Amino acid sequence: MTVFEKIIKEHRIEGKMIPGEEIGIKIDQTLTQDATGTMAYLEFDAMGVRNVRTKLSVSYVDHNTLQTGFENADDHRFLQSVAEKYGIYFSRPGNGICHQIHLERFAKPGETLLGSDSHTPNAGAMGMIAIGAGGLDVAVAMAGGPFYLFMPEVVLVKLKGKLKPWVSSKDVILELLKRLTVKGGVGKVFEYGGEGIISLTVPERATITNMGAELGATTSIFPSDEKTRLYLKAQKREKDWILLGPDKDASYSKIIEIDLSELEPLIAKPSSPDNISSVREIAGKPVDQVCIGSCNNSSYEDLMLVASILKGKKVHPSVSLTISPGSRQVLEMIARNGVLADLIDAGARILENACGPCIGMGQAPPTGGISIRTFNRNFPGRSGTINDRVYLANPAVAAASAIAGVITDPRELGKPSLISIPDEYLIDDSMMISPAERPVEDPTHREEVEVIRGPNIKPLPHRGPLEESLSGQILIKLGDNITTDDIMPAGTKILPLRSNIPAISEYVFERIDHEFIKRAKESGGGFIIGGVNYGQGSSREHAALAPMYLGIKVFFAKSFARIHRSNLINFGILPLTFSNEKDYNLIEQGDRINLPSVKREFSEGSPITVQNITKGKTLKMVNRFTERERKILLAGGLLNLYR
Ligand code: MIC
Ligand code: SF4
Repeated sequence: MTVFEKIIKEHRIEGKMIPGEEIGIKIDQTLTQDATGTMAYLEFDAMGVRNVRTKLSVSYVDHNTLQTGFENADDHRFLQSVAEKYGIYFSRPGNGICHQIHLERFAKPGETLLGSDSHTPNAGAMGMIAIGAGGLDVAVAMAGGPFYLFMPEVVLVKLKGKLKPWVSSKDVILELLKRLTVKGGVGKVFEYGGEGIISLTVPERATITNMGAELGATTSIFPSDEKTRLYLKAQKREKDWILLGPDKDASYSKIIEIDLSELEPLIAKPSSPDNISSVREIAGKPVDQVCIGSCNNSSYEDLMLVASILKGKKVHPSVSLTISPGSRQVLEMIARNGVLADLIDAGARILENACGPCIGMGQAPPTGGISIRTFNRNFPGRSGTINDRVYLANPAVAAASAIAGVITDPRELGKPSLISIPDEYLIDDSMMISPAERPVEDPTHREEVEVIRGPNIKPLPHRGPLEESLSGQILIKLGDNITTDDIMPAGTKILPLRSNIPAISEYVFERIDHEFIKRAKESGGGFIIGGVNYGQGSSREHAALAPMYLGIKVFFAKSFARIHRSNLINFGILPLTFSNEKDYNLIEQGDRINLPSVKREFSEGSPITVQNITKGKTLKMVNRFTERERKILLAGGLLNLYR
């Protein structure tokens, strides 16, 4: 068996371990962050469970920390009170980015983690199955229920050799994105192996598994080996270590070989993580902004490397350089060893150790300006600037470009300084409020804890059972690879509304089509058409909930991204795929359509009839759902079923 299969076998509750079959697995750990967490806990609260039933659940605050109004602060207080009530760890704002902290303090080889954030596979670097999901799936896992997924194929990424100086693990995942594209990982798990893995540290591995999300993969995983033990030891958690590798005769659906020694610094050009070229090819382009940070590249080792490049130099006068450390551990360590002073001396703008610019919370680049970021996503407009030109690269490329003022291949800098891996990280968990520290282990105390809801925290909308028939207008027709950032943008204006569906729904498709909301409201709902991989990217349930609030009950697409499809189903919205991709051309925006027997056909499992009244054509949509999904959809969503 592969590492992935070994962990699945230990956690399987339902279903067969055959690729494509639905399986239910036991979840050991969950994580939420504030931007998806408020919904997840409102959902958990609605389930009427008295406390979490996982081994460990953590609520992080890292996305909405700007606090331009009362909304974010109210959310934080709500999350803290929920954590206290239900026995959840609470990572206070200021502690850092969920994935970085989870790796440092909680990730455990052999266990399962479900997180309401698409980059949860970051923890796959630790030899655990770590999967991103919608908040409702995480809420169910917190309540002790299984997590359902389609058993993925396991692909082996066989690494050999060693990275050359200035080439980093970021280039490994960029190379895979170049080869496979943003939909190349759909239905797959990427398991890393081969003799090359031993040269990669756990934080380096995490950069790879984290950005596996951009391949559309279910998750990515490394074995747990000596490097894992050393990392856990340095985090004073050696007791969490187990040796976990694949069997000698493990079989994989496919093997992809990467010779680390042949890689060079790569860069993802605007505006998709798979639009890759070598840094060398585009070197010399003027740079306006450089942002170092995000859960992808903000570890202690990353910032030490950046500092070694910046030390004694000055940031180019036309560049604004920002640095957001991944966690309080990272920030405090570089503060204590003096490296923070080198960064400040070079002219870096030190930002809070949070998601910050990665989710458009400040640092929107100037008009037409080039921004080089060490992040994982450069979807159009995500930075906060329309028509932005965001490039993704490794921290050395970012730092070298910040000094030169142009895109720079760090190999021009000569020999890199040696960055030593700490034998011991600085451990201080005082910003992580543990359930055990409070008297809440006493259930009577817990019952007394009042969940504090600010005025921006609105009740969850939900829809009634599936109607017999549906009709309406096609409100918008979109192309391939539409992201959840396109559907429900984030950023300083919209992110504070994550706990208020009526308010946030005013911004659906804001960046793509200003008139969408008007049309949706005038026609009291309707239908949406997407191309391939509709809903890729973030796990935000708002991309399902807000359109539902506007009256959209069915989505048509050539295919749906995994997390978004589950989110739609969880809220009783039908994700229907075309039986023939060419049928996509038979419906246009503005057409009036009719689904005359949707409920009957859906219940029977027969193809769903769609009549295009405007064009006088009829087509049949695929009706492929598991029995479990069918029940949820007929009930109008998972919460209705629970109730
Ligand atoms: C992202 O990177 O897009 C986010 C913001 O972390 C999202 C979660 C969210 O939308 O709140 C994700 O990756 O799931
Ligand atoms: Fe935060 Fe960016 Fe990581 Fe998402 S990708 S969790 S926004 S740092």
